[in-house]
Amino acid sequence: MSSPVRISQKDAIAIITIDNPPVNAINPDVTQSLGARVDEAIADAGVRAVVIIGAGRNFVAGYDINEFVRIVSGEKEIDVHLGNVLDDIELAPKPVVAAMQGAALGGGLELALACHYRIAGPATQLGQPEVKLGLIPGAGGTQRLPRLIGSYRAAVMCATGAPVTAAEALDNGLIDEIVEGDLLEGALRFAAALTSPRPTRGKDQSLSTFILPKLPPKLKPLFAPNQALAAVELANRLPFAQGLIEEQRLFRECLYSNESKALVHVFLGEREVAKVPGVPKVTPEIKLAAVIGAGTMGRGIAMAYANAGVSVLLTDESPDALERAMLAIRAQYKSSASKGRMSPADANSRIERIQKAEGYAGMENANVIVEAVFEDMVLKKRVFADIDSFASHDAILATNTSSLDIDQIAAATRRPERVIGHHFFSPAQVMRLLEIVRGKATSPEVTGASLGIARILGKVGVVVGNCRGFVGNRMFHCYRREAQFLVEEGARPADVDAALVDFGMAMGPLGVGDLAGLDVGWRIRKEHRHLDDPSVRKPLIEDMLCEAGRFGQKTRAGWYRYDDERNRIDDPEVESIAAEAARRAGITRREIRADEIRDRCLCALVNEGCRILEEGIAARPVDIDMIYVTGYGFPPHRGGPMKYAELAGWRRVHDRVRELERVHGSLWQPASLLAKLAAEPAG
Ligand code: 3H9
Repeated sequence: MSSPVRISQKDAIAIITIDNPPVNAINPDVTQSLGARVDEAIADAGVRAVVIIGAGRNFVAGYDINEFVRIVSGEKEIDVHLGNVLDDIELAPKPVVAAMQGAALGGGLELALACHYRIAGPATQLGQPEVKLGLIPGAGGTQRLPRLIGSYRAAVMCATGAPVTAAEALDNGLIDEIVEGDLLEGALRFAAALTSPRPTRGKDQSLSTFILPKLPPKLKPLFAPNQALAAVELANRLPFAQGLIEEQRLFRECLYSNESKALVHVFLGEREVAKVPGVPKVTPEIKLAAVIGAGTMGRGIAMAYANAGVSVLLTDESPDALERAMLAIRAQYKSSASKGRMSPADANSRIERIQKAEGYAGMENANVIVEAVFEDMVLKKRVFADIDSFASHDAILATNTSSLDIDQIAAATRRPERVIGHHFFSPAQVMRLLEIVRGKATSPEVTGASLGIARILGKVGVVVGNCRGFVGNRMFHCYRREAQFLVEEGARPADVDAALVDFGMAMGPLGVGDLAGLDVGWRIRKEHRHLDDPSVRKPLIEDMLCEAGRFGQKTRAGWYRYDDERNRIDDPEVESIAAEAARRAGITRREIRADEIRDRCLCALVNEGCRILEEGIAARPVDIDMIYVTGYGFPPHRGGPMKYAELAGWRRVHDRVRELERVHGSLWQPASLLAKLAAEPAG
């Protein structure tokens, strides 16, 4: 096997190249061969200076994240050798230059910090993103960085994980030069002018006057950012060698934390969901997208494509609705430009990319056609029959339905194998999730191309099967059901939402309902009422809110009241409605604690998630987790509902579900997969 680190020489300069595709991540092999090459260069009397560079687009994207999974599972030990190699570089008697391009992140930046000089290409991103994995820099970053750029800046980088650009790095002393043009040539020129190594980290700092940044509210409750601050603070209190020992201690505490296990799962999971067994990797050529239906979703989908540089034709049955949509799109882009989120020129080119179509004119050239009309099967079937009559033979025919049967829609065409669900989440130009729903006839190639489209749009595409609500909404239904029951049983809406926001959800389930509008679900429930099983408890309260004209934010009243600025106000009327709902359901209301609220809502998610896995609607737990993290505001540091259950302990979740079943009946029957997982020995 070839070594991941090679050495060559030009004039009297040794070039050590780290070549470990795809991103030159460090692992024990890289550490070992880097150490050997550094020793060689130091021992070679013909070498005056050393350049360390990465092969390909990146310098080094950090330590190999997969290794952390192996270490935490007990399969491997922590690579303690890396610290020694970095010390050897720092103490080398010849100048060592890090020449960086692309990503110089995590362990990659720590390697550069041990070098005597650092230079970078103009587009280099330099950062300590470990906190995004629930970690802190573990190879000296928290000790070397403050000594180089000052405690405050170092603490910001280590505790927020935000990278700096090459220009910022030059400004704050992190790098010595920006190299325009060929990086290796620049590095050789830079190294040739050096005569001696330079002490990399100055003196240990004096300790009384340093300020650390305050963590932003979102990071405050998290473990790793606080550990990062503590480590940087220690750099000011302790001599370097002792600081390194403390950094290791803090790093290891992070490594074994549930926060890190969850965040590493999310990093790897976002990439894993794109690899679906039996589905080929396809990179489709999407020059033109057609969007049918110019309501909120259709507009957002058109903007998502335009943002990715794809031309779009947008149409609607109603010329007025189409005109309104075009105006709204224009206004949104102009507003983004005025807020400085994009340049006016960029906003204009995005606006120009979206053209309105008369009827379906021009759509025969589209590579993908997305239907986003009302949720009405008869209408959708008619639209798909139309699409079938004009679409090119290799176009992808996508429906944005959030609940209807893909197979029935596909049956309206003569090519069901090309029909697939592209379930975008509102606002479609912002939300990262694309639920890709395969029908029974959908071809693997169309599924692969849909994953390719998600990549083009910068979204996380997750492939799921066809059932009512698919994965995300089917589970969300159970979660919101419990939230409503809890209010009927005595909790205040604000308590329900607060318990879940405290857990880390972006919004509480009732606040989400008010935002989305309560009337849509109410109409659907009324239509399907004849199918209800009278022996199964159903929430009554949301129907009662709607009967009182409380449709959510749009009517300024729903679970809460809203003022003109849409600030939420608790409303005693909701209490009376809840009391009446309890009376009708024969329930005696009681005090309900936050932990019960959290357990019931989350266990409902997990139990339904297990059923979805049993039925094969989701192929893997990670698919469910990425749907929830990227589309439903589930906190990444909890890993998604299934990872959360795994970390909490399947047995504990199962026992709680059994308890709930005893009190609340058959809705809480544990899924057989949950029972099976609970019976397995804890890993
Ligand atoms: C650390 O360094 C700890 C230290 O303090 C030392 C402790 C002792 N490891 O994102 P992409 C893979 S913690 C393993 O799709 P892009 C990735 O999974 C680490 N694999 O491409 C994917 O694999 P696949 C701190 C990694 O161009 C492929 O590379 N560093 C790693 O959009 C392409 O990735 C970070 O947190 C890794 N470190 O973005 C940086 N990085 O093809 C994390 C990437 O099989 N990485 N892969 O799906 C990134 O931010 C982005 O990947 C990067 C490239 C910007 C580098």
